[in-house]
Amino acid sequence: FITEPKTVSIVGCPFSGGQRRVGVDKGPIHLVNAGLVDQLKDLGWAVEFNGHHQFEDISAEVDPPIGKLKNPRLVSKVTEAVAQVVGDHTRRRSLPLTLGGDHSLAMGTIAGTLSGYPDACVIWVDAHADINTTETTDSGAWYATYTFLTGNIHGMPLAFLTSLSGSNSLSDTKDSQSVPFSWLDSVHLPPSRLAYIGLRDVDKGEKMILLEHNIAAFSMHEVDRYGIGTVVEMALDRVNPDRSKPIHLSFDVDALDPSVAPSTGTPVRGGLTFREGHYICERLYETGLLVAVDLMEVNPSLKDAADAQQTVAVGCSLVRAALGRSDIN
Ligand code: 6HN
Ligand code: MN
Ligand code: MN
Ligand code: MN
Repeated sequence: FITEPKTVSIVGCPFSGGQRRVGVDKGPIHLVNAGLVDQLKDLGWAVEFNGHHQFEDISAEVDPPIGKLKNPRLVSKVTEAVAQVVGDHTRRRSLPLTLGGDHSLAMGTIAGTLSGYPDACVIWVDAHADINTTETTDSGAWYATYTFLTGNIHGMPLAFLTSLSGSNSLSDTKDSQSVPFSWLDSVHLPPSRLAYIGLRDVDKGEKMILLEHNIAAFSMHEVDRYGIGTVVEMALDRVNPDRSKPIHLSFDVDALDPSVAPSTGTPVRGGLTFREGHYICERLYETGLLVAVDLMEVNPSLKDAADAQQTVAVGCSLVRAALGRSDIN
């Protein structure tokens, strides 16, 4: 799908409005400063990078919660802009590499990919399912009692993308002209084209959604049971049985074990090893079907400098694996 000369377009998204911890907006800057552009050139890619995106800011005073959702207007505006940019790259048959930033950005990246490749499937690598709806966002067992932990839109992008949530559920807003996320109402990712790898912290309401919509979900249990090689093929068999559809990879760095990628906002123990994470990227590259990549939730300011540096280095390494780095050729 990607035409020669192979071009990767880096979409740096210093954005943190989909969650509450400061610093995840610094992720893309650290990843680029670590030398990512030259690393990708070394792999033979033409690299487009014209600086990180400047997003319009909407201050908290004019962006109060709607229902349970925090910063809805801001997240909607930013993800709409990301969808435009990613969509432009996909339609030119360049490969957009989006660096986050928090995972709410995937509303934009996947909407953009679908505009260029309407039959694309999504491999979502994450400890979390990120498919809470406007209703289930407080369905985490212990989250429910802490309202400051609910309504974070980075836990919801897939609900909007699969049309389980839409702007209609936010229409109590005064200004009906600009209901947040109305731009996403015409976007639809069928749940049959979504597969997860690495899950281990899925909220109650999300489990019901995965079951009800028969979504392909491979947790760490399946990784242990079958091995990562088999799990990736099982995931592809579900969403891309003929190995013919374009693939969007959305990689949340918290899919990796916290010992491998410590500097992220919602770490969960028992995650993918360094090699398991890389294998997923390598195998998807090898299919020749990869058309867009996200690397999300790198937060360099949560831990000490060494942990941050380790996480940034692993992030760059995952991207190189997804763009064709090999140990033997
Ligand atoms: N992420 N399920 C929790 C929530 O708030 O909905 C955690 C979400 C984490 C999101 O890591 O991208
Ligand atoms: Mn995520
Ligand atoms: Mn996550
Ligand atoms: Mn929709």
